[in-house]
Amino acid sequence: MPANLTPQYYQAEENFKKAESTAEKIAALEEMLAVIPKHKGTEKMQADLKKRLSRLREDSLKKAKAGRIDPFLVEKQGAGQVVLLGFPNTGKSTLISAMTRARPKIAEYPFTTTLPLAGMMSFQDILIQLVDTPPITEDMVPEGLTGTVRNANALLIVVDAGSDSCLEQLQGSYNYLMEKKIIREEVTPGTRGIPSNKCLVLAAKADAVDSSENIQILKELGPPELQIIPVSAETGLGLELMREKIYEILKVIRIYTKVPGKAPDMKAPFILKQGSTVLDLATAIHRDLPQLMKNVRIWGSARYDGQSVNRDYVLADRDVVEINQ
Ligand SMILES: Nc1nc2c(ncn2[C@@H]2O[C@H](COP(=O)(O)OP(=O)(O)OP(=O)(O)O)[C@@H](O)[C@H]2O)c(=O)[nH]1
Ligand SMILES: [Mg+2]
Repeated sequence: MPANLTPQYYQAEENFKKAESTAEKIAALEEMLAVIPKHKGTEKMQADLKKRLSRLREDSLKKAKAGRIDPFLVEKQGAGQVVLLGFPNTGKSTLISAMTRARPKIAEYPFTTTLPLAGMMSFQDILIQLVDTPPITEDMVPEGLTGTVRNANALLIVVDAGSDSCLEQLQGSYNYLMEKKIIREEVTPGTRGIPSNKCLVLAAKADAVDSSENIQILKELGPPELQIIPVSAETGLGLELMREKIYEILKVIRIYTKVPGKAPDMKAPFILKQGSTVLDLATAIHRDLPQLMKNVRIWGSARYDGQSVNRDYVLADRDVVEINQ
């Protein structure tokens, strides 16, 4: 039976051939498996892909256990992982230093950062992970970095608003993300990628002379789907707005749970994808809970406090949920 492979499959296969790191190879294989047409004619190929995938996963686990941890594989922590990416000397490390407790090396010369470094940024009652990365240029991307970027939940392209070449910096980073199919217009189920509404442009050093004109140029000539936020680690300009926007692009909701008759636990919310239902929450709390839960009551988005809802009720950010078993 013919396999009838699709262009998406060939593209994913191409990505696999080009992959440099194990993380990238795993990502490409996952995508091949996700987009391969599922019918009798591809059964053998599917089995083969699964075998290769599990071998690679085992390999990477073994390497990690042997202490050879890939520094480009940044373990996710907190409510989401947001990777900062950009040309040299644009101010990425300075922003990480201003927003988290991480202390990356900062210098006035380019190519200061050589490996990813994560820090936690607090936003209201949650922590969001920010990852500093070594710079890219039009003709150079550090080996392994694409895996780090592809794995993120959201992206921040950092450009130097004080530099005359900030539009080229934005175009260069954007082209890289599009070429590698990291940013996609639309991410359909089964395909990997970050939709453009989970990506922001940080126009850093917005305190610099000429930055206003440069930011105007970015707004007029940059990719129209990307929001541009002027920020300055030096003066603090835009940092609060940036914090809010970072939470916004993660597209998650915070859900607090309560035990019947008691006050809700407002300290450690469950973090779920926007659009999640009561059933998704129950599954996140415990594997067996969906079978056990009976009455569910909501405070927040419901019409009235304590309203009973069913399991496909779509939750909203900051809802309080009481699940009775
Ligand atoms: N005026 C001004 N200068 C800044 C600001 N942020 C960073 N800088 C300066 O810009 C230079 C580069 O900053 P870094 O944070 O090291 O830049 P980077 O993007 O991490 O650089 P690489 O690691 O080489 O990619 C340093 O001299 C910083 O002091 C800012 O908000 N305003
Ligand atoms: Mg740096």
